[in-house]
Parts: sequence; structure tokens; C-alpha cells
Amino acid sequence: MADDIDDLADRVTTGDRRALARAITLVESGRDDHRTRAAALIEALRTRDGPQALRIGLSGTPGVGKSTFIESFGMMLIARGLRVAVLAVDPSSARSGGSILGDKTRMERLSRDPNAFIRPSPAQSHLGGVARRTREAVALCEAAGFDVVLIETVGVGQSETVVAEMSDLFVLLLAPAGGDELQGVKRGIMEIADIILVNKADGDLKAAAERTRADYAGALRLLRKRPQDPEGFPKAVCISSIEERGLTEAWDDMCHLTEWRRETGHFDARRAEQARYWFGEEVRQALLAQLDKEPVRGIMEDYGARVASGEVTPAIAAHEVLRLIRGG
Ligand SMILES: Nc1nc2c(ncn2[C@@H]2O[C@H](COP(=O)(O)OP(=O)(O)OP(=O)(O)O)[C@@H](O)[C@H]2O)c(=O)[nH]1
Ligand SMILES: [Mg+2]
Repeated sequence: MADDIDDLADRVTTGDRRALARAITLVESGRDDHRTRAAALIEALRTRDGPQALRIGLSGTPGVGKSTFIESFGMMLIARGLRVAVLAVDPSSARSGGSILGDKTRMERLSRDPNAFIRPSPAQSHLGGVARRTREAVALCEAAGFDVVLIETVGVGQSETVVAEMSDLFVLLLAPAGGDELQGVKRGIMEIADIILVNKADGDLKAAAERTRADYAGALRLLRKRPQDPEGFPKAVCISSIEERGLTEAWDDMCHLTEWRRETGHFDARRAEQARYWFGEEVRQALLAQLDKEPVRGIMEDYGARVASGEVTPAIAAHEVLRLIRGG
């Protein structure tokens, strides 16, 4: 088994895409023996101390142009000699089998380019499960020598926070708004955004895009100054994914921000903090998983019935169950 994992690790580090796909399938598996092998693989790759990718989280509500942006932005990066991996966190993909896969039509050039690797969201019912596996997939893409890893999520709730926890930079994609109201973007999302890109700044939408950009630039200025930002960040800029405008400027902004954070230690500090977060998540997930497994599930059932019949109070029952779990 160890040889087999070493061999897979070797092939991943040479950038073998089939090996990378196999490795990601392994980390996505819920089987206990696969989990053990996946952990060994991640550890083997970690200790090889490979190259560091720039991990970019990207979020935006359905239809703002995420796929179109990834296609244009990804091709622009490839034209600059970079290799680009695209992953997704989509907790709703349990049934559909991954939304970005069905979207390859909007990423036609990128999905055929040998310097790109596109992987749909793992099919899992819990955001926690999707997140953990995607985070490991990010590490695999990094080990495979990708320069940029884009992690896409649909902006509809908690998934942005989770993506931000695995990204060096968090980019929020918006569409031009009709009125002058902010597009219901929650304060929490504004607070984690490093760069806001107002997409579709072309044709008839150009003026609306500029107004939206100005609104958000204003809103960003009202937020508390963050220590991890140089002068001028977080910022809001206009782009057009279809006309491929503003993309190189957006990339220059990302590079400038990253460089500054590297020089000031914020880049490494953030990754260290993220490692700590994922460690905590890993423990929490494992504890929660115990509840669904025997013997704990049976114990929960028993106590549940006794609580329901009024024989014992919820608090005392919980206390006893926890004591039983700790005992073995
Ligand atoms: N005018 C204009 N339209 C755009 C631009 N980018 C995307 N669109 C259009 O917006 C629509 C949605 O684009 P997608 O890239 O599929 O959006 P998405 O965010 O990936 O959508 P979901 O996958 O459903 O979440 C499509 O009709 C695109 O052609 C742009 O820069 N300008
Ligand atoms: Mg899409």
C-alpha cells in the first residue's frame, strides 16, 4: 500500500493529470480504507515541499458570469505561461453530480487546454464534507504544479466562508445592478472579499456596471480597515468576461496584493491560521460522524426514546451519552 501511494504521489508531482484525477477521487471517497490512503498521500506530498500555488476563491450568485469569467481569466493566465486548476464547492451538487461539469460548454477552451484542469464539486450532502475534500483537492493541485487554483462557489450562503478558508485571495463577482441598492450582498461576504469584480461591464450594461462598482467601492470604504490589506484594498473594479476586458488588470491587482501580503507575512499567517481552522474542522467532523455510527447511534436512539417519554431530562440524557462516548 505504501509503495502504491508513493507511486501515485510521484506521478502527481510530475503533473500527470490522470494521476491527479485519481488522487482527487481517492480523497473524495468516504470509505475508511480510502480515507487512510488519502491521508497518507496528502502527507507524502506535503513532506515533499513542492511549489506553492496561488489559491483564489471565487463566488457569485447564479448567472453573474462565474463560468464565463473562469474561461476568459483562465485562458488569459495560460497565455501568460501559467497552469490553472479549477475546483468547485457546491453543497447542492449531491444530485446533479457537480454543477461545473455541466458547465463545460461555458468553459470550452479551458476544458480542452492541456494547461488547465477542471474538476466539479464532489458529490456530498454536507457542506463540511464537500469542503474538506475540496481543500485536499487544492493541496493535490498545488502538488501537481498548478500555478493558480481557482475555487468556485455559488454565492448562496455558508459556502463562501468555507471557500475563503481555503483561499489566499477571495474574489466576489457581481453583475451590474438595476437600481442603486446593493445587491443583497451580506455584510459577512463583503468583509471577506479582497477584490470585487463587477462583470458584464460592456454594451448597454456598461454605465450600470460603473454605478454598481462605485456603490461597492463606497461600501468597502465603510468597512473596518483590515491589517492584511495594502493601500487601496479591498477594491472594486469593472470587467467584461465576454469582451475579455479588465482581466489582466484584475490579475495585476491580485499579484500586487499577494506580493504585499507575502512581504508583510500576512500570506503565511493566513495559511497557518487556515491549517488551524481545518484541524478543528477535522476533529468536529469526526466527532459528528461518530453520532451516525454504532454503537453511538443506538445509544442515541435509546436515550432519545427515554427523553421523549419523560423518563429523563434532555440535559441529563446528553450528559450520560457523552460519558458513554468518552468511556469507549
Ligand atoms: N454581457 C455580458 N454577459 C455576460 C458576461 N459574462 C457572462 N455573461 C452572460 O451571463 C450569463 C450567465 O453566465 P455564466 O458564466 O453561465 O454565469 P454563472 O455565474 O456561471 O452561472 P451559474 O453557473 O448558473 O451560477 C450567460 O448568458 C453569459 O453569456 C459579460 O462579461 N458580459
Ligand atoms: Mg456557472
